[in-house]
Amino acid sequence: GSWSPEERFDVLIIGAGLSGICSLHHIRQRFPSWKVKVLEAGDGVGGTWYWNRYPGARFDSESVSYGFSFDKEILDQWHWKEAFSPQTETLKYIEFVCNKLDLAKDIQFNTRIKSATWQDTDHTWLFIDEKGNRYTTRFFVSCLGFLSNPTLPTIPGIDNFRGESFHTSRWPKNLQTSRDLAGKRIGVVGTGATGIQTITALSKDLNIKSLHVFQRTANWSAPLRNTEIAIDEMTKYRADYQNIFKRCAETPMCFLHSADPRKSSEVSDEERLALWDKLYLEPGFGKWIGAFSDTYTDRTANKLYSDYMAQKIRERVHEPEVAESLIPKDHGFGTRRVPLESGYFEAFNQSNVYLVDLKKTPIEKITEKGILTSNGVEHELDVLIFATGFNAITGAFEAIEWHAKDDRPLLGTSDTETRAIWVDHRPTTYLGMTVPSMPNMFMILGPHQPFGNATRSIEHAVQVVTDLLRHCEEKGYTYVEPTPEAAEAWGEHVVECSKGALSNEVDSWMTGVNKNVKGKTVRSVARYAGSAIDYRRRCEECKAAGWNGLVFA
Ligand code: NA7
Repeated sequence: GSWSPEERFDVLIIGAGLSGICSLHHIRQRFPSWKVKVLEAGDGVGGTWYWNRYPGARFDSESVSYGFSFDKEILDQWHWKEAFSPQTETLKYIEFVCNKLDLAKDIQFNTRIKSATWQDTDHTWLFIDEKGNRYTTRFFVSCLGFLSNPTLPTIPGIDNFRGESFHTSRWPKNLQTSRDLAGKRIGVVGTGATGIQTITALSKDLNIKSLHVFQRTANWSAPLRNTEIAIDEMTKYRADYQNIFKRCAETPMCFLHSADPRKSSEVSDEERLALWDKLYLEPGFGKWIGAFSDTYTDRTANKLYSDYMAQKIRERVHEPEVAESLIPKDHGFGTRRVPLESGYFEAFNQSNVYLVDLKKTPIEKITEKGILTSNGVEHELDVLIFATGFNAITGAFEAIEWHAKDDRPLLGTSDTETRAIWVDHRPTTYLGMTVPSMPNMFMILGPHQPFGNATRSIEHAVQVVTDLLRHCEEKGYTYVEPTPEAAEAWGEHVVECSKGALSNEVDSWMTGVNKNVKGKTVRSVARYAGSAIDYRRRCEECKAAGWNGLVFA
């Protein structure tokens, strides 16, 4: 609407999820005279929590450990209603934060950036949105999210389906209620964290006619054990917030859980079982992260724990053949991100829920009526849901056409675009925040950053980026870029950190594999798998050494 053909900014922030709103608040606070704006594709704030409105969407980290820690008033006033907040509440929380901090006035919605061009003559970036509006900025902060670019499967016939079909992160408004879904024959493709939440929620909907689950790779999953948070309980949490955030800062993934320091091999069978039983009965990620310290590096230790978890599945699923299909055979427990569930396995005991094991009967094609599998069965459906995940980490950048320094593209595949900065989705970064040939660009939750409890990582990254901006302002620098040497050394460190982890031997979005995306068939290291404590220390050291590894002008 009212935007001039080329508005000039000091900082542009792309994306109004948790990263974007945290960046906006802190940059505005530290640089009150600067012109700062967030550009957001959606028509509301929230990012992940704005887009992912599928039934059952919630987080698996404790609500009280997930909120922003920097504003006492927000902490004092917000009441988390459940131990693990559902999407609807989390979105309300984010809107509450935006109101409290008066952020909306500096966020421009319905603005999808199409291209970004580095202009070396005056050290600015030029952005052009889908409508052709132009924006120039001295600095920009990428808050694009690491699971924000949804991917659909490349199954033949996908466009032929006559019913409704959609990706879980684009859930249609007309199918929100139980009444909308009444009598429907529903199919879900994909059994990651999203699929498991969606399937469980749909199975509990007594109105639906049937639910077919199309499972390619069985996923380990274990109980979430969510509960409501009563008012007096919330009061206790509030009084304890300092300790909660301190504890998060002391654990490798910033959750309220950390590994049991003992090794599986050091303890007796009874002691082992005692810890496992305790973890299984507790709420949250403890059963993944709190296991014995060698569980995800030692094959024997991992096998023991996997066998324990497999037994739990057998106890919960009535049909032995279905249980065996639901037990992963190709990867050990916890070597992928463990989705937490609230009755997932019991869903398969219902007479209207069917597991289609694609290892036994692969999908041949999608037809007008549903899905045809290799045994000649056409599974007829009214609604076909793709819980097929995201072009993760580097993928969010793919939606924008980049002209970096010397007109280099950011992303490209080795067969066509060898000048790309990131070839075949292999990122080069320095500290996961800056990229060679991408001057004046800073990333929040970008590649090579620790993810874990996302909000904790976001707050830290925003702190580092604002410190770096302060340094530029104080010295009058208009240009900052990491040296190729620093980026190479950082890349080596990131690879080093992930060595020895069993998760490296497994395909998942965490190891950079998504068979639905060109150039993502080979594993790569795109996330910082080391400890967040170590990561923060390295950022500190860089700053203390006068921001070594970066060149300024
Ligand atoms: P994920 O974890 O990447 O899961 C995607 C699922 O979709 C997974 O089960 C895939 O099977 C399946 N998939 C993808 N393509 C196909 C095709 N073509 N046919 C059958 N099945 C397919 O994404 P989520 O959204 O669940 O979770 C992402 C993260 O969000 C999660 O880890 C949390 O951190 C929050 P595959 O395993 O590849 O055989």
